Amino acid sequence: MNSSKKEVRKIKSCRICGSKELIDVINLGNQPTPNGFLKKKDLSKKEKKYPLAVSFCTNCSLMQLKYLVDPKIMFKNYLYIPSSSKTRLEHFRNLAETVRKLVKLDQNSLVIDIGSNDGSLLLCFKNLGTKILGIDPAENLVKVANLNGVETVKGYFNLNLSKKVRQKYKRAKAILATNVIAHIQNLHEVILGAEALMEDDAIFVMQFPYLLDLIEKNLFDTIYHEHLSYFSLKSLMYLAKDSKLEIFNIEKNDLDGGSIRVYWKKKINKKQKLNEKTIKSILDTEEKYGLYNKKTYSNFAKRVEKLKTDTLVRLKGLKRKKKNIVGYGAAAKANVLINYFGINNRTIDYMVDSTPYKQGLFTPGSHIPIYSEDRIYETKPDYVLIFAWNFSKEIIEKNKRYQKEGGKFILVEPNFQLI
Ligand code: JHZ
Repeated sequence: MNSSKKEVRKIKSCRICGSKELIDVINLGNQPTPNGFLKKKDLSKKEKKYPLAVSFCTNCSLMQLKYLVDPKIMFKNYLYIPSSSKTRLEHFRNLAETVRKLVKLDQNSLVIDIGSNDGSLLLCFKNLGTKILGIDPAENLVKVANLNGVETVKGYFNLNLSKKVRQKYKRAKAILATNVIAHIQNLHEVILGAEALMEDDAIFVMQFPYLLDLIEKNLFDTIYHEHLSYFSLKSLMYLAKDSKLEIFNIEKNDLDGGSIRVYWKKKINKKQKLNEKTIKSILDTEEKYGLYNKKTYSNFAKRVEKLKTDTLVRLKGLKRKKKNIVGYGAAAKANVLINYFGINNRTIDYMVDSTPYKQGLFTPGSHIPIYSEDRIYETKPDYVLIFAWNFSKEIIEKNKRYQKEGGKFILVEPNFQLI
C-alpha cells in the first residue's frame, strides 16, 4: 500500500540554504519506515510504504531526503534504544567527560539532551553530579526515561518548546544532540531554540554520521525516512551564517561508520577557543574529495547498485549450496538494505537483536522474525550476516565461540566479505 499525500510530501527547496538547485542522488524505492517493526497479528495487513530517495543541494552541499514522512508516524512509539550497545554507551561516557571538562560542570549546571531516548546519555552526566533534563517525542521512551530517573519532557524540539523549558527549568550549561539533528525538519529553529536555552558561556554539541564517510564507504543503508539531512561541514557553515551561534570546533570519530561532533557556542562567548585550523582543514578535505561535485554522487549511486548485484549473487550462491544464513542486529539500516536489495525471509531465516523491545517482532517489509542473540547457539547457522556493521567489532568479539565452532560472519559494506 502506498502512502497518502498527507503522510508524505516532496521537498521543494534545500532546508538549510533555500536553494532550489537540487539534483537526484539515489532512489531506494518505496519502503516501510525502518523502525516500523511488526507484531505477528499485523503480518497479513497491507504495510504502508513511502518513497525513499535523496537529493543533493548544489549550493550548500546538504544531501537530503527528497520525500518527507510525517514524524508522528515514525517517532510516537520508537523501538530503537542506544543502550543496546556497549560501544555506544562507552562513547556516551567519554562524551560526558569531554563536556564536563570543557564547560566545568558542577552540581548546579543543567545539561539538556535533545532526542534523549531512554536517557542513557543523560545518566552519564547524572553520574558526574550535574542536573539533567531530557526532551524526546516518543511516548514509550519518555515513560522509560522517567522510570530510569531521567526527567524528560515529551515533545519535538523547536523554539517554542525551548522557551517553555527555559521558563519551567532554567538555561543550560550544555545542550547535546547526538544522532537527532538529521531527524529534524526545521534546522534554523534548532539553532534558535538552542540559543534561547543556553547560558552565555554554554556549549551546544551535535553529533551525527558524516556525509563524507557515507559516500566514501558506500553506507547507503543509513539513508532512511528518519534521516532528513546528511551533513557536510560546508552545509553546517551555511546553517551557522546569520545566527548568534558559531561553530568553534569539530572532532571526527569512528562511531556509526564515521561521525562528526560539532561544538557550538554563542558568538559573545570568548571563553572557548575558535579552532579555525581544524575547521579549514576539514573544509579543504571535503573540497579535495569532491564532496561538492555532482559526479561524486552519481558514482556513489553506481557503486551502490553494483554492491546490490554482487551481494545478491553471493547470497544466492550460498543458498544454492543449502547454507543457512541469519541476520545480526535488526537495526533501522538493516531494513533499508534488506528492502532495497529485495532480500526476504527465504534468504535470512531470522534476525537476532539485543533490544528487548524488538524481540518477538518481525522486520518491516521482509517479515523476518527477531529473536534474542542466544538463538544463534541453538540453531548454529552456517553464516551470520552482520547488519549492524557499525558494531561488527563488538558483535564478533562477543561471539568468538560461534566462529570457533565453524560459523562465518558476512559483512556487506563497503564490499561483500566473509570473516
Ligand atoms: P544502531 C538508529 O539506527 C536510529 P540503527 C537512529 N535514527 C539513528 O540515527 C541511528 O540509530 C544512530 C543491535 N545490536 O545503533 C541493537 C545487537 O543485537 O546501529 C540495535 O537494534 N547486538 C536514531 O537502528 C542494532 O543492533 C549487539 O551486540 O541503524 C544496532 O542499531 C549490538 C552492539 C547491537 O542503530
